[in-house]
Amino acid sequence: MTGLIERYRDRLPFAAEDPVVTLGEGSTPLVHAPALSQRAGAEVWCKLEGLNPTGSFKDRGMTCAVSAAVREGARAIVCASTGNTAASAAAYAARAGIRCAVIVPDGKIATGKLAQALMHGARVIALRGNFDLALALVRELAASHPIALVNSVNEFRIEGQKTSSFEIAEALDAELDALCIPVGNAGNITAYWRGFDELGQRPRMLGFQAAGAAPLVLGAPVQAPETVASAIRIGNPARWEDAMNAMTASGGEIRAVTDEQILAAYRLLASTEGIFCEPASAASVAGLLVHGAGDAQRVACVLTGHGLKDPQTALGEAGAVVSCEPDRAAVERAVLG
Ligand code: AN7
Repeated sequence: MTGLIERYRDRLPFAAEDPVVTLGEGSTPLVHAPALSQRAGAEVWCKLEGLNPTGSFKDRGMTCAVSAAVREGARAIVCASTGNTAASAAAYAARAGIRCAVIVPDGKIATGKLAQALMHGARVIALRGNFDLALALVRELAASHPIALVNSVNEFRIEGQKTSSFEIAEALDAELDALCIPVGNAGNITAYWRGFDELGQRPRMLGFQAAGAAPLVLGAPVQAPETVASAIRIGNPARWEDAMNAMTASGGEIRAVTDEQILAAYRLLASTEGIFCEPASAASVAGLLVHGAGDAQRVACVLTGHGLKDPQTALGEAGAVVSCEPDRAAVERAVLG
């Protein structure tokens, strides 16, 4: 499988001779979701971004951001992260043979993401503060040191992530009416809108934030964001203006969903569609089920990260295991319940 720079080079800011740092990202499945379709009263597809190499959509942006950094001669990259950006940056830096430092909110990132960043050899810094503070600090750091900042304030991140819109358009035989997407720092909704806009398509951008971290819904930054969806525990999105523009230009909306609604969608996806995403990703489906998609007939939900990223939340939400004595009768009782 070729990576997305090679696939879409004519629509990305890379020339034929530029270095490419790739792990074969992109080309993720767009899966029809019959149970969701029935509940939503529309045809619903899920874009499985958790099937990217490090398990989240961040890889689309990271192949571009790290390739550009290498082209510019960078020897190190840095990011603030709620977890997935850190995991992706660490992997692509390892691949490129450059150094990587990630600043994460102490104790607030999912276990799988922490394991990834550490395994790939990044310097992981646990900040006694939230994501917004971490981002402000790395922006200052990158401004005064020769280190490339790979958060979604980096334009190459948006360029890479817009390719998911191209894939959705290629996979469907008619245009999409609405796209449901979780919103944290608001880079991804910005990227999807850019991708559709470049194709001349205008699906409504329906962005969903966790109720405890919903600055774009409230119209003001949230000082102490809280949500079970740790990936979108963000109170002051860097791409605020771009997200609002995507919403208004597409005739869309940005709404809030509660943690309870997010977890209900998380369990529903796993138990009825066979799709295991992380809690933040389920905000897109929660939003569709709670707020609807107006008169949209064809809807795509972006499932941004894999469920295996956050085993702790999964185990807390799932049923218990059945303990069993090692004999035939006991196994029979255990299996037949
Ligand atoms: C699974 O990793 O911000 O609105 O630092 O990991 O583009 O920020 C992650 C964000 C949705 C929100 N779903 O995307 C980070 C980080 C998942 C995520 C989002 C994130 P943006």
